[in-house]
Amino acid sequence: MADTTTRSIDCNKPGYTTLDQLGEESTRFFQENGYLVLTGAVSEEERRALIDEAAAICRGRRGELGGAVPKLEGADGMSDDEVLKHFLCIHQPHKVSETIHRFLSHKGNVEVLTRVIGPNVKCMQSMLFIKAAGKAGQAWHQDEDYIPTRDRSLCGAWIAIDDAVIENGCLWVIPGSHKRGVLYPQYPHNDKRFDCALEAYGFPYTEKDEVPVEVPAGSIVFFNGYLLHRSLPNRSEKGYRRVLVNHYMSAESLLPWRHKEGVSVAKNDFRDIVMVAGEDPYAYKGCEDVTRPHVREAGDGGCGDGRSDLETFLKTASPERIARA
Ligand SMILES: O=C(O)CCC(=O)C(=O)O
Repeated sequence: MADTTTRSIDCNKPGYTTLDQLGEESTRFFQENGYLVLTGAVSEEERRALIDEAAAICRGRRGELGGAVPKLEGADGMSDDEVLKHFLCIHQPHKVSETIHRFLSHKGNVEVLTRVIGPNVKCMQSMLFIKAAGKAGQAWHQDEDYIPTRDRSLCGAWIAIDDAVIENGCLWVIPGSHKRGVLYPQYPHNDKRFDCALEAYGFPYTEKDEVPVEVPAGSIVFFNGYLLHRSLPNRSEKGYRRVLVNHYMSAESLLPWRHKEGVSVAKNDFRDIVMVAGEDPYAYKGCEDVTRPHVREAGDGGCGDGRSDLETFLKTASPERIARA
């Protein structure tokens, strides 16, 4: 099945399961460790559909891709490889792609999410990582730092389109780091291994505590929104580490994700959501269609001014700056 990897991946370890084996033990593993791997969740046909769709999206054939990254000119005259190698990640592809939209409620996603979140589940974000050879990883972070829920229910579902292994930049997690329910501070790192998103620091774990989550293509990795995780660069000579990762939460929680003029934090409820299981207790509010697909900055050309190593940041930044990061 692999397009980019030939070595075998050990799926015979705790936290790896299949749809057939999914049970109480899987839920317990997720609760204790903050992640769970469902192998064999996506068929070869579905995976091929995702590969084709990723190319169409990157070519701009599903609609314009916004964001600060300049538009890729001349894509029509290029091969898929030439187009794809420009991209690290596209946010909100489900807004323009029916194929991606369908994957939000893929059986594998729904079966696990209704166990680890609850019967009523909504999705607010999709991200299509291409992560071509040479592209950066993402530094330590917790997803609830970006998408706050009121009941700590945020969960990522990371569908591996290619085998994801250490060499091409798989996920790394710190098992159990979600349990304290603490959001750690972040700072603007200048580590070239990672893209320009902030990096978490000040947590009571070291690199000895992290584990790579290597998975075969077609697996889905579920991870809690408070779990510390990162990924390293794609160090392969060619190919990609393509992933469709969607974020979900309980439909009971309001979603104070984006500030809305004139709405207090307590009432704020972002309604650009897709229900994937159960009932929406806030259906009476209706839904919005406000987010657009956009290309994430890959940090290829550096991340701009004001970046430093952690020690320098802590010595030089004002207390307000430190509190804000
Ligand atoms: O896929 C990756 O490299 C990082 C994904 C991630 O950090 C996330 O979805 O929160």
